[in-house]
Amino acid sequence: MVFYRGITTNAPSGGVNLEKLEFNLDNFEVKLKPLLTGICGTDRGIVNGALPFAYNPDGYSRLVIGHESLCVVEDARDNDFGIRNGDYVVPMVRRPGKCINCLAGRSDNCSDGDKHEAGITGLHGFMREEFGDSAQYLVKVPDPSIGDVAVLTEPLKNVCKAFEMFDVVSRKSIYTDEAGSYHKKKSLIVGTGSEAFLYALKSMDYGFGTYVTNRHDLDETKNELMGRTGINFYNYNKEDPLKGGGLDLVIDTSGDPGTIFRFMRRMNQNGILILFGTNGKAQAAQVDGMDIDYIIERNITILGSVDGSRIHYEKAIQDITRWKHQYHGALETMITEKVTPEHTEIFTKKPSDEIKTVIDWS
Ligand code: DN4
Ligand code: BGC
Ligand code: ZN
Ligand code: ZN
Repeated sequence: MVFYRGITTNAPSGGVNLEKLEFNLDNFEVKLKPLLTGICGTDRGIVNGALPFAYNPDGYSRLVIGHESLCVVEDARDNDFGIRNGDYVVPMVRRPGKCINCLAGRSDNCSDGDKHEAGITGLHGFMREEFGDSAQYLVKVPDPSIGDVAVLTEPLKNVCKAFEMFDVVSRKSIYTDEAGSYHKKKSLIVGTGSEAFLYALKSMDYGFGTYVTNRHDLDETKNELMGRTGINFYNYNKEDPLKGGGLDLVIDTSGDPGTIFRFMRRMNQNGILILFGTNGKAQAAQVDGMDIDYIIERNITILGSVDGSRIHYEKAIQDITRWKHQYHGALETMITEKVTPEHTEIFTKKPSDEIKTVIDWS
């Protein structure tokens, strides 16, 4: 048995603590040391008791949180997956159950819900000084010189999965413009957190005219990042550069039903609305017959997308590597703050200029 520190909550009621924990590392294939762990909306949702689907591992009265990480392999022991001492790896969040999708390597599309998520549902997460894992759930970062931004792999894999869903659904009609491109198409991402920025960068890759919106103005760091990457931002309480309509793709990261329907009503024929943000405490919103009519008459597709699989982690690492060069240092500015593990108030007080706060365990 070994003792080391980890950041815990009591899911689903919430709370947050840094405490000494006792673990047995003998039963694991690979021993990992987290270097950086990212904080996301899900972690804050769990800590604030707003995510009812979170729960502690069997037999435990608390859950080690954290599912975004960049780790170094301390002891690879014997494994058949090519993981070696000193490798930089990103551990996968979701661990498969026994359904057909899980068995096919697509636990992100689990068909019976009988899977676990590290740091979220029934499995300890990565916000601890050391932990053991199975080599099959580790995704290697082939070029560790990409540096700290590799910690964005996990949040970006969700975006890669959602765009895979977009690719599937957009085939229902001819979705591109006459030139076969997306250049005359407009996407809107609701929210300005880290997932929203990653969605916006992906939307730029596709060639959409890309807009990001929120109900307030942005601080300097976020504005600068928008400027450097060519993403358009607007405060929807102040202005409407889209003149009320014209949206082909809307991606919501706010989880706020009223805001989602506000923008759904501005979508074009064959539009695609991706729901991604979750907020169990969001206010209810009214949907009327005209809304339903709007969706039907325009063939609008509404889809929910969660998580991602190994292919999406690998795609995310490729995207990060390319964006790092393409945007000349802009990606690095997404990591707005590094804090030590003692700084647990970061889970309850989100800095107003935050894009991605990371905990430095090194
Ligand atoms: P985040 O940083 O909390 O982002 C949420 C964003 O939504 C913030 O910028 C909020 O603004 C903004 N927002 C909230 N309410 C409104 C509103 N009424 N109008 C416009 N914007 C609003 O979280 P994140 O970027 O880490 O994650 C985004 C969401 O996706 C969270 O709900 C996560 O739980 C969820 N998520 C889902 C998956 C998945 O399905 C994966 C990761 C995250 P403000 O705070 O700046 O005011 O796999
Ligand atoms: C994680 C996903 C997970 C989801 C659960 C997200 O923050 O990135 O992997 O499936 O939370 O809602
Ligand atoms: Zn997350
Ligand atoms: Zn399953």
